Amino acid sequence: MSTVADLPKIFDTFSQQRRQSFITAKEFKQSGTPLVGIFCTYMPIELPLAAGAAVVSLCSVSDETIPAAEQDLPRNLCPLIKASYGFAKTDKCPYFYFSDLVIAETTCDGKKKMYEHLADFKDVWVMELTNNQSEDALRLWKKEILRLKACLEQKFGVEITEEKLRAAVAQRNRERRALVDFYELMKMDPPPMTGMDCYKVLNGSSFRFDREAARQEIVELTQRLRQQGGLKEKRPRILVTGSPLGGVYQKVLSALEENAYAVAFESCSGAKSLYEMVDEDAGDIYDALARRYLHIGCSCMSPNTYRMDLLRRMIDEFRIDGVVEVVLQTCLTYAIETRNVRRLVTEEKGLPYLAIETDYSQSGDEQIKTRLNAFTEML
Ligand code: BJ8
Repeated sequence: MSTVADLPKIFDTFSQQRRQSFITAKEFKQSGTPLVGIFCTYMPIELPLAAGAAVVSLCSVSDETIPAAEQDLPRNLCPLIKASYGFAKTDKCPYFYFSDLVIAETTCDGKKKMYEHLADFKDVWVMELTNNQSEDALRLWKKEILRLKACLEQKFGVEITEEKLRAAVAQRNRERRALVDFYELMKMDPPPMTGMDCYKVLNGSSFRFDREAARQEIVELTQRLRQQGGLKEKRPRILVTGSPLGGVYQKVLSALEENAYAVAFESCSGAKSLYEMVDEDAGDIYDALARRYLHIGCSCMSPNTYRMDLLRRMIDEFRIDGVVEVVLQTCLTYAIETRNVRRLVTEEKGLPYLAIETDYSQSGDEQIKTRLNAFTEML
């Protein structure tokens, strides 16, 4: 049994999970298990799981291959899109390399146009996602889910039975519940870990192929942290929202947590992808999947009321003192939506708000650090 002293090691193991699982991906391939690469929280991963595939996120988090990507894509494009394309093009990401199929969705313009280029050298399946969450949109999304089912069955020569799908839904719900329990530890004041450590676990857990073992580790870690109790020092409590943080979390959170704790993450990898379960008792499991996966508050939706509702709820439940919005450079939908978030935070909740724009490079880090320090010092 590990001790409390091991906790930093455990957090680091999660942060290195993405790299560590490169080997596992290769072994999976050698054993004949198909690998499906995905890009987005809207992707109903229960379907490839029910097809017997392993699923991995392809969103890249380093600027290493951006120059290669810029040979094919405009320079003034979001770093997440350029980095992901760059790693695919240069074969430097084992997950891309081993993926038998890449599943993408029509979310933001940059991503959906990049998928056209990606399809030149990878097998890409694009799901048509509308930019609203109406009942018509739901019908279309359910159709898209059924179209994906047929695609997976044909590609991998398997039948996705209702029984297999319901088992995958139940497993994925268990995983989400374990992550929500873990993540809600941050409601403690002071929290039992820093936001940096919390994020490492949330993000790293998505790169484990042995899903049940990963879930059990999260449950055990949650129990230990609950027993350990809160950190010693009380600090202002920050909610982080905006574009996905994977490529910038280290620089943002290390600056933010000099004087505060990042106790809540509304973005993808955080609450946006976790809080809602698929209704396991639904008579029509495809309908339940469609509802759950359309009900995600991304800025590609217009209007994006689910995001605003989730922000309200989290600000109250996590007893937030200030909100920091992180926007990846040229991410237009999140940048435009900062106005709505600022209003909600400052006018409706009466709290301080800061928006920062950044990319995957190291340049400009000092300026971001100064702004975040100034923001947290005044709380
Ligand atoms: S559900 S946030 S994972 S689309 S790629 S929108 S940063 S300009 S990633 Fe996303 Fe799905 Fe939404 Fe989440 Fe902006 Fe870049 Fe587009 Fe991005």
